[in-house]
Amino acid sequence: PQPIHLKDYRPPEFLIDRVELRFELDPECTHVESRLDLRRNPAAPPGGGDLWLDGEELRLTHLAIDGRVLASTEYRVDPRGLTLYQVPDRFTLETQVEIEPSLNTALKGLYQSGDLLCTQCEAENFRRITYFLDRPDVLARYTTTLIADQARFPVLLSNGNPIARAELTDGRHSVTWEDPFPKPSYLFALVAGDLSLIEDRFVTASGREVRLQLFVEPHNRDKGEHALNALKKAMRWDEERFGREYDLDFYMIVAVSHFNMGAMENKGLNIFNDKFVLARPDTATDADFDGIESIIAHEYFHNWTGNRITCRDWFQLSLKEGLTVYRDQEFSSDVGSRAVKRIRDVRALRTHQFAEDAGPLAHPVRPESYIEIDNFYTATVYDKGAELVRMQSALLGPTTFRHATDLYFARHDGQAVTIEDFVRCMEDASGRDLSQFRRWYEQAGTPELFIRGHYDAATWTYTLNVRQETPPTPNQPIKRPLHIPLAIGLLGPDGRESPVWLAGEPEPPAPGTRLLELTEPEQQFVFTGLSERPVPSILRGFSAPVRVHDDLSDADRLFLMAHDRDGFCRWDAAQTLHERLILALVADETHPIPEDYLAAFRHALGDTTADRALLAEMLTLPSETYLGDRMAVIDVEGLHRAHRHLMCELGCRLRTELLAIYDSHAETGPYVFAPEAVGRRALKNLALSYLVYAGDESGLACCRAQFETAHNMTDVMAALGLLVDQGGDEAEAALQSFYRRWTGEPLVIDKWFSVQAKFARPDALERVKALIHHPDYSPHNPNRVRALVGTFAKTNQVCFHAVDGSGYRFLVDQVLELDPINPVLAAQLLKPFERWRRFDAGRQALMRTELERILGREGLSSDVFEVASKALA
Ligand code: HT7
Ligand code: ZN
Repeated sequence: PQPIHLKDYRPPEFLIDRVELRFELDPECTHVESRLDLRRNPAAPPGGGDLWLDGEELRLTHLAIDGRVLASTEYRVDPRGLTLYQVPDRFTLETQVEIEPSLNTALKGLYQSGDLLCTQCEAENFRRITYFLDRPDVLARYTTTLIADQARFPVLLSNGNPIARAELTDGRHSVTWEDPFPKPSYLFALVAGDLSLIEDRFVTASGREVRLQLFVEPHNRDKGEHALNALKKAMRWDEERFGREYDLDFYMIVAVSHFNMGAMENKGLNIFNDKFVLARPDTATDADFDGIESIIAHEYFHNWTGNRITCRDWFQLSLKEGLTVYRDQEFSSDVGSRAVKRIRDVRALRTHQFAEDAGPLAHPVRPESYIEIDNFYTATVYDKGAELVRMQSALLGPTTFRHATDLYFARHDGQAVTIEDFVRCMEDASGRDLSQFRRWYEQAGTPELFIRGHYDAATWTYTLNVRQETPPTPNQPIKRPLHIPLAIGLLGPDGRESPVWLAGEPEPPAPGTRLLELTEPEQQFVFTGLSERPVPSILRGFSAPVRVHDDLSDADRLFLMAHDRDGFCRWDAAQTLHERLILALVADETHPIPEDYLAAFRHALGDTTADRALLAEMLTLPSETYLGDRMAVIDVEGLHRAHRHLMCELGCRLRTELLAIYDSHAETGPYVFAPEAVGRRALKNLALSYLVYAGDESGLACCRAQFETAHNMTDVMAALGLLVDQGGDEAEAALQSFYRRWTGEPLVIDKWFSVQAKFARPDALERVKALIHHPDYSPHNPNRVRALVGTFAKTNQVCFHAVDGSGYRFLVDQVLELDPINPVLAAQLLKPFERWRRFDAGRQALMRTELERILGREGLSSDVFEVASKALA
């Protein structure tokens, strides 16, 4: 497969103004008729007279221009598309094709999910439905007629508003939909099936009524309320925070059980992986409720950032994804706890994006080339992309940033644009020069900041020396300095904020956070007016996606943990202390647990006024995966031992406080999903885990009782996980009873698969292998595959990296089996191999052999080929 390059972008030679589609839907053979009004693009340089249309896996049965059927000499069909020779400058093209949704296991284009038919067109899958200029810079108005058997497919949905319905004489019916907004083909959608409707309404700021329609399979009717509430919250928030109002009369969401990603923002008709819609307190955990709220919001926010203003080409993917993640992060911060949200986002970024940026598949937020665009829905494009928007908002300040986004919406509504267009709006609204900032979009790799502080008692000054360096990444050996916003505070010995007063300034600013701007490879900042050495609070709110190496002592970190007003920095200080201790324990098992560290946590646990969720985050140890990335060579077993040892020690040494927390945080009333209640459950279950890891009998008794009696899935899963981790008959009995209780609820059964794959039990791989043959396992359901195979490879570091290579062989066997079924999913599963060079020589050799085994397979998809070949390069 050949790579595609950003530098080769050319505007389309033809535009499509109107699209009329007519589907005769049948899972075995669907007929698709299309009428396209095409005209030559006046903005494109003159090309030859031929027209290329994308089309894959289509059987062409009819082809006419302006009503005249074409002779076979007037066109050519190949596996990637259709060439029409010497077409007029303006004409109507009619095509008829046949497709087979029931055989579409890749879940791209039109496919069958259970008894439903649905579509997934992003990124380049509309071409699996009909011949088209399947690129995001071709915007057209669509009218879509769906015809299907009425009994089997009573509900027929597409984008926009329904404009006609008819019952046909042969038991079929038809519905016609019209979408008034021009859209790119990747936003096209249809759904057909027996769906139950849950309806609500929303009145927009300007007083228009929007019908909110959630479609689920009938047995899931009782699991839609949370999603609809989240949608209403998101709609209101977008009006208030970004001045964005919804534009159609209907907003439809459909939950399907077979989906390659989280959800899809098709215009007016979102299609969701049902995992991110369906929730009831007894079937979904707090994390599930949380995920639903943010993904519902994310897809809704795309209506402006993605749909009304879309991407010119797929290299600009972060234009919509980075900006929309930023918007959903801000939404979650506003409706929940800002500090906790930031901590979770930073933890995810550091674990996944930093690893991606340091590995063989590192790429800029705006990539320069790709083989398969489906492989570029990455943490870099999404999450680092969101950080770049966040930094621009910090540099501009909230008011100017709002002017800048207003300008972006006004200037580019209805267009397909570039990241450059977005940054120009930031500049035009603020008058700032962001030329150096643009490098963030071009340059891969995580910048490192080396920060040294020096206090001079004679002059009452404190000097921070900051050096920035970005390590080389594949194809980018030389890095240039970036424009980095660095938010800092200075804490006096009493823990109070000092003014961050730069020498030379006439007056001190008010005490609090100050944004410094780094632009040079090395810079010095001299702060004045400090009668005593301050403790610096660095990178407040994680103001830039960088790694910081500072010279703070453990005592400084304990101090920050206790006093910093910035919740993120308090957490970060605690994390660094945990990390340093675990890494010291890896080097020396007898390394003592410092008393002041224990005292700090004892004190934190005793503080009844502290935010429970934030406390739980502070007491959560960094994951073994993240810690591995902090080592020169990942010591799999050493890390696991040290991690366990510290959990155990904390459980023993803080037993009294942990039991008190557990007892005082018991669930009392019915389940509520609200920040305070979620925080209480998180802290309680964290306390329980420390106690159980420490082998504490009372803790174990609480765990058993919790598993038996809890009424919410958060508490049930917390207890089940701990029991499974302990192993033995009790674990088996718990698993059996859980399975019996939840047969028939696939999303809960996913949890049952996942919990068995997750823990470093000696028999984990054998168990996972056996579960592949379980009657409920299917390689055709991505959620099930991710629950079992994905969980094992991504979270069970010890067993996946077993020294005999058995984990690697297993994963590659699965990838090779899945590749012909669903290449997108197969490529997703390969992610853990991207870290392969971080391990010892023996494991490296084993992983290399497995990656080579993949490349030796004939007929490999371009998705898997790209990941495996780049990993090895
Ligand atoms: N914009 C959506 C992308 C998406 C996708 C991409 C490739 C293959 C399958 C897919 N399903 C959805 C998701 C989002 O909102 O970011
Ligand atoms: Zn998105």
